[in-house]
Amino acid sequence: MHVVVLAGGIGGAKFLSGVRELGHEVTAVINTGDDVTMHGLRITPDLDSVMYTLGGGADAERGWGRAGETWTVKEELAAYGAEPTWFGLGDRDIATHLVRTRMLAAGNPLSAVVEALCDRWKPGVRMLPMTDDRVETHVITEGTAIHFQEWWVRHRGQVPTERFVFTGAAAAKPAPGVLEAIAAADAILIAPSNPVVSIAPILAVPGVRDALVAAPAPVVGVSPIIGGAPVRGMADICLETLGIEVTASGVGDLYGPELLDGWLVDTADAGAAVEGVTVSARPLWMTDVAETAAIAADAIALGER
Ligand code: GDP
Ligand code: FO1
Ligand code: CA
Repeated sequence: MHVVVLAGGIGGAKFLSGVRELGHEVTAVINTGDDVTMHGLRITPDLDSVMYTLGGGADAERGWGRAGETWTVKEELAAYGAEPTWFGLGDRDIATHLVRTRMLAAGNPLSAVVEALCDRWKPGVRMLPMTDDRVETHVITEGTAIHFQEWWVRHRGQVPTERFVFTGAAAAKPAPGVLEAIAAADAILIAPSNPVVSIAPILAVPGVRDALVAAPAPVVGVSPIIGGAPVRGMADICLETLGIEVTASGVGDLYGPELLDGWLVDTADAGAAVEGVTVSARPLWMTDVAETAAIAADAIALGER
């Protein structure tokens, strides 16, 4: 069985660690809208969260960056007053960014860089960036566009926010293998990732949404919202910006019946309805790998119903 998972960073990584347990062939299509260049280094936060988590090198508490991290370079950069000082690059993490930046500068596509980095981390799933083209999420705040990282990390979303723009998406192409994996999948899962800034950028790459709709495999989403709130992060602010209710059914409606065959919600949200979609409820707390694998198995089973 071949399972395709659309994923962002922390929620996506956790979910994938459960999917991997099921023993299927897994392809993860990962958001690159968070990607940014800082201090001359190309940084891919969601790809790295997935790679480090599945490879056993992640800081589980923080959810991003490396376990056992030290911050000497960050302190030295701050001593120079080198901006941005609000974005923390750890010493171990910087090695990854150095390898990536050099490979990209030499003309390698991002997907080839990911493959090379995964030679070390062996995530146990095939990791594909959504695109090899440069797509960056920007946030319009009071008429001015800022990079998503400045909005998320520097301002923690606490600025008047008008909308999110996926700069470069319209001209982007899906990375090699993305459309093929979707067409050949037996099951397609949307991880409980941020719907607005992790999943929407993937769907904004021309061809991806159409491929999901046309795929013979069922598409099942897992709700990141439990009991009217995100488990962590700022999906609530993101959804409110779009005028979408911060509920499991609000997110289910956002994805909608054209995309979704099934929508898995938490038992706290049992009774949530999404018109045209089969909704099922079970606990959705990804407390450990075994429980997360059970969530993923139920999501696959929901698609077969
Ligand atoms: P990011 O890119 O690092 O922000 O991570 P993702 O976009 O992949 O996932 C963020 C989402 O994961 C948040 O909206 C959380 O609500 C969701 N999330 C985190 N832990 C859990 C969990 O245990 N269960 C569920 N259902 N969602 C979770
Ligand atoms: N998140 C923070 O809250 N503060 C940081 O300084 C920070 C640095 C950072 C460096 C590399 C990386 O891959 C991720 C990093 N993140 C940081 C996390 C990340 O930027 C956000 O959580 C995501 O982009 C939202 O998914
Ligand atoms: Ca993200």
